[in-house]
Amino acid sequence: MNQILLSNCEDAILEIYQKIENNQRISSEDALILFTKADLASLSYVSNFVRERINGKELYFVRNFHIEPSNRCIHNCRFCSFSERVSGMGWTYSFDDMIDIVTNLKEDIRELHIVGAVNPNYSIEFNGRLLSKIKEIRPNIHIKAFTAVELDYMISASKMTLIEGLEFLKKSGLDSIPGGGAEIFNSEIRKKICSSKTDSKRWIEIHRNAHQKGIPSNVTMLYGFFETYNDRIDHMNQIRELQDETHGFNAFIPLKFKNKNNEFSNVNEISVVEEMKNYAISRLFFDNIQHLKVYWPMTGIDNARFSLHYGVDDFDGTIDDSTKIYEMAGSQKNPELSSEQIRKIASEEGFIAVERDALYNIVD
Ligand code: V47
Repeated sequence: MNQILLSNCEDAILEIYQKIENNQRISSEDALILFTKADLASLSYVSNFVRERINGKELYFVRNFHIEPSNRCIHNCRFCSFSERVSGMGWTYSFDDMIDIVTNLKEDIRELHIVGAVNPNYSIEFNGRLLSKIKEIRPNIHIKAFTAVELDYMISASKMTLIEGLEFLKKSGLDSIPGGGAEIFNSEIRKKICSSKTDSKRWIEIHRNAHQKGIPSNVTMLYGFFETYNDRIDHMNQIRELQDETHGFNAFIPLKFKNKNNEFSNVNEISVVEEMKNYAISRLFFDNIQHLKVYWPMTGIDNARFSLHYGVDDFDGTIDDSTKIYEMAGSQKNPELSSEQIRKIASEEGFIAVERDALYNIVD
């Protein structure tokens, strides 16, 4: 690493950067020092150094599409702007509604992301039939579906064990699991923001079992409201430990709390500086998760571009205006980017966009 660029850093920070250069794992204590003391310029430089060591100059993206089957939910997460309870606008797609969407999907879509509310109308049998039918219509599409919270509900409501439920869904066509529902693992905060839903122990158990059954997944962290840096680090540490065990996570996705139209609208959103710091430290902390994703429909395109200089190598996908979760929380309306637009963004920022499939195999 370039010592001149780091010459303003204090010794404790330089020692951590030295560890990183030598490919040594940083500790939770190191992460806390970075969160509290490191400057943004050095974090950008070092996280980009690590990003290039792991992923070169590549910026990954996939042609994807979301289906959000319903926003009628048994849970009452206080940060949620999506639920009918707060938006006043509810929907529940039927089996045929969803099959119509799939039938009309553009030919080039490679990944279908299905997540929504925990709605008792959708049993595991319903979802199994849905997955099978989708595969019948589009055998080559990758289905990334159901957060651990949705899986927890549908499997617990059936007579199946967790393993039987996961095996059943995999056989029906489930290829991977998205990273939602992790929120922040600290149980006191969970009580405050989403008291009724799957706790962190169960969330981890579901992802562990999925990985063991050959179903990879992603993992998110909802941050930027009441949590401390130690809460974020504890969350990341639990993920890092699970990844050491299973190697099943493809990407880490930090999700900054958005405050529009939810019960926490009085809580200020964190600054873009804090957001970039969080991307950089995530990149430095996760020596065992290959990809760091920016979810641009949530951050907005400008901040997503910015994050490319803080360790991010994955731009999610083209989306095709198919998600409402973040629009309803105050983010960009009608999110959609063409692959040409993503290529242009990458090249303007000094990276090379590469189209991937859902499992990060390069397809162009
Ligand atoms: O679990 C909800 C978050 C998640 C708000 O796996 C909010 O590739 C901030 O998990 N402010 C769902 N965040 C979305 C998700 C996801 C998105 C993109 C890609 C992938 C992937 C997964 O959204 C929820 C929750 O943590 N969320 N409301 C809000 N107001």
